[in-house]
Amino acid sequence: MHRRGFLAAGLAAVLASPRALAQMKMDGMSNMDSMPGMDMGGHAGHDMGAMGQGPAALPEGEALRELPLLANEAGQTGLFKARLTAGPATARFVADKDTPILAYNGTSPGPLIEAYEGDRVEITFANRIEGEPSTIHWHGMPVPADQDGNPMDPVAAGADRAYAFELPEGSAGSYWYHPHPHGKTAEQVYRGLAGAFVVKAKADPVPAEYGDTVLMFTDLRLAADGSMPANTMNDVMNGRVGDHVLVNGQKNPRLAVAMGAKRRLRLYNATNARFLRLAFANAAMTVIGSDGGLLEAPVAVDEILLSPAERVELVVAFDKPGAATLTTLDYDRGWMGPGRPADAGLTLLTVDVSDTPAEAMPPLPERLRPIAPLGAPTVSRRLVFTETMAMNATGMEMGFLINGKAFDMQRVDIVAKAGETELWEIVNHADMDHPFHVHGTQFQVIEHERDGKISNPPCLAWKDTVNVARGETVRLITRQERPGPRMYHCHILEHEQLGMMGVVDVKV
Ligand SMILES: [Cu+2]
Repeated sequence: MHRRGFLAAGLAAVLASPRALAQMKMDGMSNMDSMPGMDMGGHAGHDMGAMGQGPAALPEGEALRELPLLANEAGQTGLFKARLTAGPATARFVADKDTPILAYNGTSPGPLIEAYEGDRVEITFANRIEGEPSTIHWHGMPVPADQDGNPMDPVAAGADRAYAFELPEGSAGSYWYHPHPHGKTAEQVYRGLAGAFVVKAKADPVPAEYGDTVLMFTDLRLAADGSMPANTMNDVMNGRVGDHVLVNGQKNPRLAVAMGAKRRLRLYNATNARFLRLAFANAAMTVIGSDGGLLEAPVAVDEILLSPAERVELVVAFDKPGAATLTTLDYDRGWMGPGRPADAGLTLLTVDVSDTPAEAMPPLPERLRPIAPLGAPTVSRRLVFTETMAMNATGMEMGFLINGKAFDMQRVDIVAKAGETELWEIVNHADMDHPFHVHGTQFQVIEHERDGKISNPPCLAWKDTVNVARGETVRLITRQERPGPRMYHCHILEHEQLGMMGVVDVKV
């Protein structure tokens, strides 16, 4: 039987048999019993059938909120010192309904951290999430392994811990922070724990007149009572996709600019599992940066695919008066079972471009910064993604695997040497796209191979997350400079939680 048929048949068996469902051996499934009617859906279409109503309507068109800045408590230059408290909070997405969420310092997305290359960062993390361990993972940042919020270093509920690291010269880029505790990452993130961490360059080639705005995309699903429903089976298999894509916590907010203005926008996909293929109507997009900072030179594009956890830095030119909208296009990333979300045609942001011309803006430089190729690898490794779903004597077993194995915290999967350049070949033999992320470093993608055809990225770029489409092989060059254990995993957080993760132990 073809694999897709096999998976669909397996799913049908689960749907037909609550007993098999109850026996599924999965992490994080303990809340299945309390789910009304064993709702398999979770996306709008299914909720409508199961609950007699569609997703809540959210207000649109409010002025775009800038993310609140995390205040630097250090009274000296070169040091960023602050406190981040994760804990329960309340948000109001729809009128008259309070939504219990998790938040950093009371806000979701969390406060924006802005620091400079060369700074030392000291952040005390206070875990006030009731009954759950947590960590802060500094996604994409070159921090020591023992400061990187690995699942092996949990911060117990009620406890505090200090994270400290230096931001090396040349590390300017669009990073983020989120929890990474064992078995709880997906839930803590969709409940609201994620924030942006922008490392600024001391000398930035992008004109200051363009501004610098973070747009953090998150995904929200609300039940009729305003609460966030727990993950369903569908969510666990495909990754949780909500009913609303929010920008800085708002649905389709508005931004006003003058005609002819150019704006620097940092787009973050902080959703658990939603792929965002984006286009700007009535505005011209130029990519200037990737996950790990500026490209060598700007690249004009018509659209962008931002898979979960990826970031892109854009300069957008608003040369036509009227509305310029940032909208989603259809993208098939592979979906198991019913409820594939209707992803196309969502308006995420509306920019009102005035008739009055902006003051003349300086042009974007033709060269942004040099990026040295990582060079010839001395070691090569191959990681193969598979999905398994099978009936056995005790029920259904499902796995998202790397090289046939599910994550085991006690196991080291790869031993690497600090400073050594490696070729990693990521092979996706699964039926879904899986965005691949490695902690602790930035890598360079050299090629994508699909159906025997090889394509190369348009330019060198620093990345920490790359989508590996189904049937595709991605080759990347990577080097870990600092010793210690590092995670690599699929950034569909439900897949990471179901086993699609491994440990590379970097030795001196
Ligand atoms: Cu995945």
